[in-house]
Amino acid sequence: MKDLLVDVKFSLNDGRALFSQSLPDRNVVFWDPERPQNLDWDSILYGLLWKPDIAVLQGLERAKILFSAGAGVDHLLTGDRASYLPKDVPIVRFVDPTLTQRMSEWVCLQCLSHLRRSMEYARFQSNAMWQELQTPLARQVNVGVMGLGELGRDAALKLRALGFNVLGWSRTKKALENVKTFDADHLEPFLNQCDMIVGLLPLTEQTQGLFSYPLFKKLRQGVLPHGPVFINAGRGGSQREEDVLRALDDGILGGVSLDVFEHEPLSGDNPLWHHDKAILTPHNASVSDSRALAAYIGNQIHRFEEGKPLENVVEIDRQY
Ligand code: OXD
Repeated sequence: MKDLLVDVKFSLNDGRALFSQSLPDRNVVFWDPERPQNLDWDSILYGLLWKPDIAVLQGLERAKILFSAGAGVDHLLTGDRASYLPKDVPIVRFVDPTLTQRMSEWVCLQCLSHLRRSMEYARFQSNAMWQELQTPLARQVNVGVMGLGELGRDAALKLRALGFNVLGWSRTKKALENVKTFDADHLEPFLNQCDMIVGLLPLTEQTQGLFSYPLFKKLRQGVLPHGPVFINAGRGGSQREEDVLRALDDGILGGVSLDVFEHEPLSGDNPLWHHDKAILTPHNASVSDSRALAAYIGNQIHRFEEGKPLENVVEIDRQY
């Protein structure tokens, strides 16, 4: 038997039916923490995981591949689970056009909302006020995309297509058509040119707490009438929310769009909820599509069994 064990802490909708299509010849087992004794761990070669139970990580010691059910892998590589992660078992991230497209939609929506001052217009409308605001053209605005993986590259190109002037920053320098790129050592000159920044970074030791007050102070002032904008759909651990609030309140930032938070779900009494310069979404800028996920896992397992190289394998040392 070459079983797949699924332990994902979100709904896969009709997961059983989807896997019976993508892996018809396999036994797909959905983890049930109430009945762990029913599992024959030796028959399980693959794990599909999102915030798995520790018992699952322990049981998968002899697995051939662990799949993350999302683009991120910090749920496996940081925190309590990290020390239980089976050694020497490759981890494959979920990379799929559905995930990428959704993220780019969200990023473009946020950049346009801040450019066209939609929060202010919403307030005018609720007060029946006929009032116009000045806005620059997209091409006068520098948007810096931080993180140029699959998601960041696609967002950068789509922002470019909307007319924004796009810059990119990543750990190692990447080449992208019509996008001026910077590497980790050139953070300051990058920030000094940005009117908006878009965080699409993985959570690593280097990115933990990166989006802080001193960083916001380096953004370019004067192009966006209301001040520079911080947008984050990477990981909440990369931002310091106290600093975000301080920067919003003293004008260092003119607006934020946040999809991720230091602690999720964001607590009901967090002042960000009611801040008039903040747009918040509940970590759903992009979500894994069950159908696409089942097809991807089936495809990766077939590739692997045909002796083809795995795709989107995580490099443990760099943490993504
Ligand atoms: C992901 C996420 O990593 O949804 O895919 O956060």
